[in-house]
Amino acid sequence: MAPTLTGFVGNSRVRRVRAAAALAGVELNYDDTFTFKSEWKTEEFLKKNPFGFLPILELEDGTTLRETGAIAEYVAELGPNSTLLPSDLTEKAKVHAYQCTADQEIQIPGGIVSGQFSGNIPYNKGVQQALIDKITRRLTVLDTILLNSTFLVGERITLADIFIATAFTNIATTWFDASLRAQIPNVVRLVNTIIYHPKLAHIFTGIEFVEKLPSPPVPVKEKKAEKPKAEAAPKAPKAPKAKEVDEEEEEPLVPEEPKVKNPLDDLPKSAFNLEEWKRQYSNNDTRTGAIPWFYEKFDKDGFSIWKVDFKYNEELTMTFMSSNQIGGFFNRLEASRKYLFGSVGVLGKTNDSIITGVLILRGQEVVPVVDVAPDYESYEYKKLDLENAEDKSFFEAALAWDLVVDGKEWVDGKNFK
Ligand SMILES: N[C@@H](CCC(=O)N[C@@H](CS)C(=O)NCC(=O)O)C(=O)O
Repeated sequence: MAPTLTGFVGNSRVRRVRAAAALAGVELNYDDTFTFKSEWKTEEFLKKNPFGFLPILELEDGTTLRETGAIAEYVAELGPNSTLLPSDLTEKAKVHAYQCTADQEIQIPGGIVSGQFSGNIPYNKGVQQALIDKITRRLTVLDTILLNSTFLVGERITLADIFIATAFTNIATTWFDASLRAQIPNVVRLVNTIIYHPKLAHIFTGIEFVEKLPSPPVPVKEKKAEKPKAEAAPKAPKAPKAKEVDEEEEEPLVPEEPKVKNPLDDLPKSAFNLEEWKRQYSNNDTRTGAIPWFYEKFDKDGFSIWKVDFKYNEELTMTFMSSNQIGGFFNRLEASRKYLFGSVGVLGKTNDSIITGVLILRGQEVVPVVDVAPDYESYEYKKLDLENAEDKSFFEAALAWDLVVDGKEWVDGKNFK
């Protein structure tokens, strides 16, 4: 009898084992009767896997294997002609290294990020951003490796590719959004090769990548305070504990934003019309039309101008990817559209570039405007003084997209309008 794999439907760890079996030509029975809400940790199950987690693989002789890394290797070795796990020891070690990278650097930290967004893990903005940055950096390394090679090890699909692809689907279906994905086209290409592979597509059906990073969860207290008293339901008998847990889990991944008034709306009225500026900038030549309009109308008490610099320029590679990164940052600033205009560019060339530019924003403080973007701390902000000739010329050149810094010329840019 074929070995039996037991695991949740739609679970990426299950998918990695099923994908290995499909490519190795190994038949597996697949028991998908448990869901995350099932009570599978029965005495009987714990005898098979005292750690209590799924998936497990049960062999004909009654042995139970756990840990999908080990299970996938076992399955790959079972296949008569499988090339998923090279026989050469060095190559095999390289594959194993990527399996570890997939788990340690993507799947596990990525799960913490998802858990924070869904509210299952306490939300901490700093921790979350550090994890997002770290995962993105690791994926950028993979992307560079994949620039000149189709697969991660050798010339055929190995467990390395399957593990990276399944870990990636886990984050891309929950929070690793379109703008982040645009920074790593070679990884996305590898993932697509796996998930649309004719022998694997049935395992990956129904996968949908998210377009936008979810909003952070609303603190429970705030959510409760929001409920108007009049709408409170009559007191119901207390539900059993397990039910309460279920309801908590059913909370949407992207909770509603609290309808809190933005303190920026309480600033004294300003005669400078940011929307009109955005129109002037879009419809006129920057140096001869928009900038003269700006100097005539600008209200330096109601608004301020900031130089913005990416903190990790040494990690930038291809300039088009850096440009996508600016686009991603601007997407995440969406909630501040009323208060902000930006002109930010990539200057330099591949592997020697910087991201810099200017922001025009409501008020005299930058943080209340930019902290809607979870990655705002990846940038440095310095207030510009238009009375100062150097600041003024930087400001104008960033608006006109002809800025040059230390010999690095503006190659691509984005506007936040
Ligand atoms: N390293 C293990 C992780 C297994 C794991 O964390 N399984 C999760 C589902 S993805 C689980 O069963 N969680 C419930 C629990 O641990 O109680 C593997 O790759 O098999």
